[in-house]
Order: sequence, then structure tokens, then C-alpha cells
Amino acid sequence: MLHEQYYVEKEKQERLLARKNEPARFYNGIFTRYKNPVLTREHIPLTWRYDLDTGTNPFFEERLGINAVLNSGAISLNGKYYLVARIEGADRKSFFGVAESDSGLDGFRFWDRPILFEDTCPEETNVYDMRLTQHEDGWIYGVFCSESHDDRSDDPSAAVAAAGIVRTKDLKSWERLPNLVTLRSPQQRNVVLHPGFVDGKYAFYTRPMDSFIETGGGGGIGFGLCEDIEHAVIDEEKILSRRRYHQITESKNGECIVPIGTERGWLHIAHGVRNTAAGLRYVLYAYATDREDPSRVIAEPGGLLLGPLGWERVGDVSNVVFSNGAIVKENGEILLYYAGSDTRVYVAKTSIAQLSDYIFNTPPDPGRSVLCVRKRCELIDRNLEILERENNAPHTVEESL
Ligand code: BGC
Ligand code: BMA
Repeated sequence: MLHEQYYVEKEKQERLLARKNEPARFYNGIFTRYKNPVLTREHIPLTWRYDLDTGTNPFFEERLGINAVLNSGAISLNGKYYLVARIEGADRKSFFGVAESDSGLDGFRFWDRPILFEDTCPEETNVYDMRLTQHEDGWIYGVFCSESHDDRSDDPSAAVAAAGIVRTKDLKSWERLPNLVTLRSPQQRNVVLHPGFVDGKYAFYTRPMDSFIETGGGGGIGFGLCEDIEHAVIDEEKILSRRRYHQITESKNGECIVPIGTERGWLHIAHGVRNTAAGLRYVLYAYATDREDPSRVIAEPGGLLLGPLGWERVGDVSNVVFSNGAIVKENGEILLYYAGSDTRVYVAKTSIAQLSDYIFNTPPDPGRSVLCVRKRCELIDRNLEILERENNAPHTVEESL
């Protein structure tokens, strides 16, 4: 016999998983937000948290609690939608789990077990934020942050971030490869593998950093090539999307999703970070690179694409949205998965057409307030003219007779 509370919790969870999602009232023409998060800690199977044996767990206590479900890689395979979520235990250690859905908007259900990698990296303490790339070579790669203590320091918070690499064909069996080595950057986070070969080589978006938190001399999102994915080494990192003073990327930036290939070029979604009195604020932004040379930026709209709003702003690390996965459907729709404040995962829907229109037609950040107001005034002038024409135009059939 199971504890009676098991049935209560199970029923609550089934109701949560059956809940249909619907578009939120928010509008900007660029993407549609959805009302409910697609993954929360309440989605984690009870078998991962409770000991179901009434003999050893008479109070039906959570034995291995879960704190949050956040930054998720995303992929669709055989008509299903999969998120490889970052799951953070009550002990602060993160790991990955696969959640599957038929719609991509709701009904995400975790598989029976989380992912357990081979233990090839003894110093590694924590793993998080996996980007999934369906590569031209036939493998699905997962690139994630592999974090270790910096043993050169006595400070318990001194850490080293590197890019871990795994590969799979089915999200079930995973092969761990050696971590990426970047010869000129001592630390790496937010590394994304480009889906195709560039000049016959594997291409990575990197984020060079001097230390664990501060990017220091790291100028922004980097791009580097490597010959051998099984021993991935990058020498030169060319900076493509730069950090700039008083823009949304001032403190840090990093590639979020695997870039989306279109006729006009590669569409990128990245995150930008600025510092505030309330801590670091993370927002998402977009840019495009050349079809043939994905390291050459051809459009970078000013400002943020998606910033934390409403409940998204509340959580463990408030005022943060972060993404590391999107799914592009055959009809050109894009489902962008993003976490709110390191606590839960939301979805936003856009399309290649909408996102391209945004990227190529939103003016760049002119860099100074006076130029920004001038640009806005030009827009207002054009709009007032349009409204005036519209107001003077005949409106009904009768009026026009
Ligand atoms: C946390 C990450 C965070 C990073 C930098 C890590 O220890 O797990 O969520 O992004 O530190 O602050
Ligand atoms: C980062 C990321 C994320 C996280 C964000 C905000 O550096 O790598 O794990 O969402 O910080 O805490």
C-alpha cells in the first residue's frame, strides 16, 4: 500500500500536466507569450523526489527535493517536442532531464529517469544550460557548462567554467567527449555548436571570459573553428556580437539558441546582461549573420527582444530571462523556450518571417539618448501624417459617394 498523500500529489500533478496552454494578452507583433509555464519543479516525477516505501518514509516526506526547472535545450524528433531541462536539486546541483510533449506548448512530461552521463570529469561539480545541435554530421550534440572549483584559490566561491560536450542519436544514450579547449580564453560559458560545417570544420559560438563571473577583456560573443569534435580545440575566437557601453550587453552577453538558417542569413537569439542596484538583469536580443559566413554580423536591432515581465521577473534569480533552446517547425513557426528568473520555463511563439522582419527592420541602437529621441520623433512624424491622411479619408461608402 502506498501512502495516501501519494495519490493526492499524483492527482495534482496529472491535472497540471493536462492543463492546456493559451496565448497571453501581451502583444507586440513579434512573438506571442503563453499564459502558463511549460516546465516547473511541480512537473518533476514524484519517483524522483519521494521514497514511496511507507516503511522507510512514514510521513511521505520529500527525500530529494527539487528547487527549480530552468534553462532548457530544445529539439523536435519524429514529430515530438523535447526539452532537455536544467533541473536544480535542493542541494543546488543541476542535472539534465528529458521532457516530451506532443504540442510543444503544454503537456511536457519527463521521461522516467534523468540523464546520467559517464563520470569522465572528476573535478566537475555542476552542469547546466545545455544547447542541443542537430549537426550536419548526423549526431545531436549537447554543449553545456561544466563547472568546477578553482583549486588554486582557498575561496569556496572561486570557480572555473568550461564547455562540456556530449552526443547522442536518440536523447537516450549519451557519449561524453572531452571538454572544449579554448587556447586564448581561460573560461567559457554559453557555448553553442553551429549546425553545419564552416570551411569543413566544426564551428562554435563561444563567450570568452577572464574569470568566472566577469567577462573582463572578453569583448562579446566569439566564433571559433575546430577540426576534431572528439578533441575540440579552438585557437582564435573572433568576436561577432560585441558588448557595448550603455547597451543591454554592457556587462556580458552570450549566444542562446542554435542559430536558425534562412535565405537572408542566420537568425541568432542571444542574451545581454547589465548590472543594476538589484543585481544582474538578463534580457534576450536578436541579430543576424551572413549565410555564407556565420561570423559576420549583417543586422543587429537595437535593444531587447524579450525582457522579464510579470511573474517571469520573480524567482531565485529575479529579473532574469534566459534561453538556450528553440524549435523551428516545418511551417516556419518558432517555439522559443525561456526560463523566468532561474525558476521555471516558458514558451513564446514566433515565426521565421516575424523574427526576420524584426531583425532586419528594427533600427540599431544609435548609442546616445539624443539620437534615440530623434529617431523616435521621426517615427511619430510619419505616423501623425498617416493618421491625418486616414482621418481625412472617406470612411464609409456613403461618405465617399
Ligand atoms: C550557476 C549559474 C550561473 C553562474 C554564474 C553558477 O554557479 O549555477 O546559474 O549562471 O554560476 O553566476
Ligand atoms: C548565467 C547562466 C544561467 C543563468 C543566469 C542567471 O550565467 O549561465 O545559468 O540563467 O546566469 O542566473
